[in-house]
Formats: sequence, C-alpha cells, structure tokens
Amino acid sequence: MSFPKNFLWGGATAANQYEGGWQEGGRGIAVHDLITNGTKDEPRRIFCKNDQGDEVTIQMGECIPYGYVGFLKEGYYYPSHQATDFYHHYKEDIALMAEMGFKTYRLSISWTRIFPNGDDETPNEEGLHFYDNVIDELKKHNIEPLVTILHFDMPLNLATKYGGWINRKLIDFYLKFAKVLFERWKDKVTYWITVNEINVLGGYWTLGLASNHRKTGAHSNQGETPLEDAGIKFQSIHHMLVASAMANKMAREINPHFMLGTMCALSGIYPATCHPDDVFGAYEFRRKALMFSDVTCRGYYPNYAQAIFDEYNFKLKMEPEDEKWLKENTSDYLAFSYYRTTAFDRFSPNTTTTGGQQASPNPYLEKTPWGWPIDPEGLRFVLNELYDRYQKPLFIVENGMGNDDILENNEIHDDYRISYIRNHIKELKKAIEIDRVDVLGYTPWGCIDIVSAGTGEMKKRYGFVYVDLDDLGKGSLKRIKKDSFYWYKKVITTNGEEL
Ligand code: BGP
Repeated sequence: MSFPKNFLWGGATAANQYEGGWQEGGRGIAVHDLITNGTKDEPRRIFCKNDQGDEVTIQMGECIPYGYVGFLKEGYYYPSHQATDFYHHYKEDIALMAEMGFKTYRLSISWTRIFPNGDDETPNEEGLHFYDNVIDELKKHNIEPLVTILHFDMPLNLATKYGGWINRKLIDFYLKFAKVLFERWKDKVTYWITVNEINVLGGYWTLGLASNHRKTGAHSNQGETPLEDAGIKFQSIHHMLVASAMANKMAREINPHFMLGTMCALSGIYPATCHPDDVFGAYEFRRKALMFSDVTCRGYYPNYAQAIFDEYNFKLKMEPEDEKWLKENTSDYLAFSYYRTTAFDRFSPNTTTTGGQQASPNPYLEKTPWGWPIDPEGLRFVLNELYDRYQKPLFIVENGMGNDDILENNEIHDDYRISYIRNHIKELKKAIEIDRVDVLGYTPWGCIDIVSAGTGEMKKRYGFVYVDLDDLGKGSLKRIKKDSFYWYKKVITTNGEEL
C-alpha cells in the first residue's frame, strides 16, 4: 500500500511572514507590523509609548500593557513589511509550486487586507481582489487552496481599542471576517483552517492582548482581581474556540461540502526517563497541548482542564451558550504542526501555560542549527496518538527544518533538508500503510523561503526555493530552486514512492 492517490502534497506559508505589501491595496496596520527583527538570542520587540508618553520596549511574548501605543522606530528593520514579497511575486511563486507538482497550497489571509481596522463596516474590495487573483492562479494550476483564516494576525486597532481576544467582542469581528471569505470563495475553496496553532499562540502579539494586571481593572473578568498572564491567555483562547465553532456552523450553512479544520502545534513530548515522575510529568505537559484540540475535535473541555486552570488560579468564564456551540460544531479534521519532540525531565521541567513546546535536551536526537531536536519517528508516534484520540482525519500542515542555506554559484545544496523531509515522509508512510492512520495531506512549512515568525530572521530558511534577501531586507528577492526543489518534485510525481 502506498499513499492514497488523492493525497494532498503541497507546502505552507503565512501572510505575515510571506506577503509583504504591508501598506498596499488598502491594507491596515497589524500588531506584527510593529515587531522588529530579532536573532536566535535576541527576541523581537515592539517600541511603545506608555500613558505618560515615555518610550517602552515590549519583547515578543510579553503583553502590550493596556493604553500603550506601539510605533515604528527609526533605524529598526520590520521584517513583515516586505517579507519575501509574495504580494508582487504570487504568479511566479505559484508557477514554482505547480512545477513541483503541488496538489495543495496552504496560505493565510491577512485580516487587515480585508478589514483594515478589524471593526470596519464593510470589507476592503482591493484586498479581497488580491486573494481572488491568488486563488484563481492556484486553480489554474490545479492546486487546491488550503486557507488559514487567522494565522497570528491581529489588527492593531482591535488590540488598542478593544484589548484583543481577551475581549469577547473579537468573536464577532472574527466571524464577520470569516463570513466574507466563506461567501466569496464558497465555490473555489474547500479546505479551511479556522485558527493557526490555537493551542500555543506564540506570544501575546498574536492575541493582541492588553494585559490587565499591568493596568488594574482594564480587562479582568473577575471583578477587580486582575487575571495573571496565563488566565488572560486561557480566556482569550476560549473566545477563539467559540469563534471557531461558530465559524464552523456558519461555513456549513454556506457550503455543506467545506472541510473545516482546526490547527494545533502538536510536536511530541517524551519522558526523559522511565521514572514515574518523568512519565506522568510528560503526560501532564502533553495534555496541556492537547486540551484545545480536545475542545475542537471532541466538543468539550476535558476532565483535566480545571486541574490545569487551577495551577494558574484561573476560572474559565463561559457564556450560557458556549458549551452548546462547542459541542455541536466540532472540526471535520485536525491540522497540526510537527517540527520536533521535547523531553520532560522532572529535574528541569520547563512547561508553558498553554503547553507550548520548550526544546529540552534529548541525548538521542540531532538538533537543527536553531536547537530543534530532529525526530522523524516522533511524527509516526504523534500521528498514532492523535488518530487514536480523535478518530478524525489528520493533516500535517507544518513540518521542516530552518537552516542558514548557502548560495554558491547560483545553487543551494540542501541535502540536510532533503534528509529531514525524506525521513519524516518515511515515518508518515508507515503511519498510513501499517498503522492505517487517515492522513489528508502534507504541506512542509515555508515551501518558499519566508521570514521566521520566532526570530524575524531570513537566514532561518525552510523553503524548497531560495529567496535572495538577508536579515535586514537587503537583496534582489530573486527566486532560486534548491536541490530539494527537484527532489520534492520527484516525491510528488511518484506519490511518495520515490524518496
Ligand atoms: C509555527 C508557526 C509558523 C512558523 C513555524 C516555524 O509555530 O505556525 O508560522 O513560524 O512555527 O517557526 P519559525 O518561523 O520561528 O522558525
């Protein structure tokens, strides 16, 4: 048995890391437009004026205190402004995807291209028209669009005026955004992802959070007792989960043939040893990551949810109808990102509030230059774990290794990337052939070089196509096929037979 004949081979990107054209076509400002570049060791930052008008630096991952206003500081580079300029290169790039034989391509929609301020009365037609062209170009090449509605985007206005997702009003703004897309492309797009990595949401910039406990009472939902950061995240993610369920219902009324997925970051977690404390610690760490896919795939918070909330002295605030929405509008499939596995070591547990992966040392695994453990077998483990848990089709919508590829004589010999992807596909094939896991497709991350979300670097490249640009945005933006381009083309042509 080999891969299903309709297996969706492709690649994945996100608007904020790929499009550029940040002020073109009527696009409004998003929080990520205010985030500077960073490095492996130095986090990305937002420069803000506090309510006394003094300049304050907020690091990515921290809340933007309510009432602070972000601004672009002279002399700093803002990677998402140009990114790798899909906005002006989309025809060329889609032709490259078609040359590799892509069956699908995962893209996200820039919220502020459609609603520049997030709370606008009507959508921006010029922004919609850009995506009409992209989707038509994909269809021309028989490439199935896989549309992520929300991939880390947060209209700046919704963050500053409403406080971001901690404010339940964001549900309505999101639904208005999603409805426009579902209706516009109801006959052109089948596969949808409501929210990217709903379970980790790297940093507050994705939630546009205004932290109430730095400014008392701004958003606490429990009287004057301010929520701790974790509580703000959990409550905000709850609003996203409700929005995702409501979007599923709305979408199914527009086109009952839509395939509606949720997406979680679900790389793997192992116990560092067979000591019971490590085993249970790893299980506890893992269930924090799975709690949110439990909600979107099963339709309710798991029995252990309150145990997690108790750790952060948090009580979830639900409206009366929320449980019904979640129960009756689960996802058709589970999309997930898989990059690495980490180990839970009882002597150095490093968990995050929402189960985000902290790379912990695993002595048996090689690491990428950015320290991410490389574990192809872990992918087979996770595929079985998730399919066993949810019995829903799975879709690997992010996988790959960031590497500082070297361009010499107009060539890039990325054998390390071929080996990484090959070994992960081999394990994926075992999960399908031997374990009978139902997998819809595989879209390696950053299929054409894009900006790293975590560090803002260009040098952390994932693509099968090199883009001539450096970490400070200097370069011709020329596209150059890497060795992996030709290799992946053969993989797709032979439907995974020739690796
Ligand atoms: C995931 C995000 C992607 C992408 C990926 C790789 O969490 O969904 O947007 O960024 O991480 O991370 P990075 O770009 O930091 O290498």
